[in-house]
Amino acid sequence: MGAFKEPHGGELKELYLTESGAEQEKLAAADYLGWNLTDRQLCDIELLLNGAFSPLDGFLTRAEYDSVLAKMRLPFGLLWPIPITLDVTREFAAGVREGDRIALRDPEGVLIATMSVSDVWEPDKTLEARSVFGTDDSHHPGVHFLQHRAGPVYLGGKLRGVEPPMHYDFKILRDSPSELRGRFRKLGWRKVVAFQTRNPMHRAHQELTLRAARETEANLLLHPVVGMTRPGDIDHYTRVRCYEHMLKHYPEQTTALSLLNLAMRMAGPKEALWHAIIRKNYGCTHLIVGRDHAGPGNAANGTPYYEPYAAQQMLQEFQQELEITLVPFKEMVYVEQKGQFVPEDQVTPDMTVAKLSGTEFRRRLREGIDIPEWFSYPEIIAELRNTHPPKHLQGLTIFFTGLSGSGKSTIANALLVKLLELGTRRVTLLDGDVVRKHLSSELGFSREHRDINILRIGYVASEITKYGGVAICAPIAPYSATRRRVREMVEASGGFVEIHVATPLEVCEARDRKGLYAQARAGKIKEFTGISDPYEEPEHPEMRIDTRNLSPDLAAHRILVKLESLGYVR
Ligand code: PPS
Repeated sequence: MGAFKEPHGGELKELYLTESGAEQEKLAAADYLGWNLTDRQLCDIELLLNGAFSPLDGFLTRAEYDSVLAKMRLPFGLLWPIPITLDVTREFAAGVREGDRIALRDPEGVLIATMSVSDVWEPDKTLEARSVFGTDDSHHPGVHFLQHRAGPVYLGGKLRGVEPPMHYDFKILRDSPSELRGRFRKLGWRKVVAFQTRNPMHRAHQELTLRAARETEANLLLHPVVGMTRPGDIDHYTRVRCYEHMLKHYPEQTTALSLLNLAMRMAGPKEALWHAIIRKNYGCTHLIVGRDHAGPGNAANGTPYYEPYAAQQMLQEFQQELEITLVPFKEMVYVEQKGQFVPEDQVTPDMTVAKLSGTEFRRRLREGIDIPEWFSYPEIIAELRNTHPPKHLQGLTIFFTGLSGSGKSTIANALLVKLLELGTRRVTLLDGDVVRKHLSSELGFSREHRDINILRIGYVASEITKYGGVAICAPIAPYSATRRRVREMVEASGGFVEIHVATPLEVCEARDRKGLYAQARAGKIKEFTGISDPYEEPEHPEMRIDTRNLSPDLAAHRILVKLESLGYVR
């Protein structure tokens, strides 16, 4: 093994201007059209500017994008698997000409970089999804983001970095590639094996990483992702405190911890290649890839999007070209006789094996059940229990959706009263009509306005949930993509239970309690849900209720029983 490995493409592309250059750029940028970077773009731009995405020198141009999608390579032939694009709205794009400079700012307006726009185009997102994710199924979180969150127009061009995006947390643990390379050099670490993770680490991970370091005779870098991971993952604050505890359990001077502000795409095999390139840029020589690396979870029909070892195979194929070595790992299991974890393919029939899957671990955490000593360290369990109390102490959003007149509000009210009677929960009802009066009085019923309305409800519900309360919401919420965004928002901080009040349209119309259906039929109310506007039925709600043969009281009772069985109410 030679001295320090070169970055991908041979040169670390740090895109920051000098101090005086940045000052001049700030002045000039006052006249540029400004774009407020989204959370995803803030992650991407940080890694573009600090060289983690070398050799990229900006957001992909159209030619680069086409080439990455078609060949997984940049136009001059270098491997690059994931398109890094600047997506914007049509309104913003309409004001930009090729050749213009634009100002890229953080949400507070701080200028992060400027970009010389060389390309403006509308991508074919289905094509992109199929190329990057191998599917255009919007159940896949990466595809969903691409189709429903990312803007419709891409801008490409070179960046000039003015200021790194600001972080107030764990500053000391955040490194650029040159900082980490400098640290390795100082410590004399010539071989470094990186461990990528988006989950808390337990003893099995420790054993796996120690073995990897031993086998490769390398030092170990714990390189967890703290940017954007899979919706529903444990928040990075909790995880980083866990990693800090874990670090103390490694032999001294062998292991380092550094945080990577990456926005993951959950693209499985292609993402594994991308992770390898990034780690190479950070000065690592090896990357551990385990089972289901960067996996997006299963499709709706229960089948996985990628084979569990597809990521390993992909990296196997390209490791020589990339000049970073794959360290493949099988799943680790605990062998009682040895009091130790071993890879599952090394288990012999005489061994007694103990296993605790991630799902089972999370269930025990949720329900406050004992977690065995062999599985993790007490400080790590305590950290997780502290931020993830059992379900009956966690916040919750109960989200009703259904047609006007389906009975949502009545059942929601009945449920509210039953929960108040129990007295163990603090409850708020965000009813459709009430929200429209207090939060959304200026909004109408176009798709855009309905979405704004639902996202406002989702935001308030997620805040209530975050602080341990129960938010009951009862809007029509006709669009599944918007409901899903609300779910993602809420699940970041607590439970989400979707209840489809599936009373058929004919019944709602026959009841017509507010006389609105008659007016809608007569054309006096436009865009009326079910009549002249769509209602997309939820495919997988936690519960479906048809009020034809069920009184509101009984419906609310059933929901309460369901909440008990899910562990949210005791
Ligand atoms: S949405 O789509 O979720 O934003 O709708 P929501 O905020 O729940 O508001 C629905 C209530 O507004 C009344 N209303 C209409 N509903 C549907 N379509 C149109 N065009 C419309 N115009 C007014 C209606 O009374 C709904 O109340 P509920 O309680 O659902 O019957």
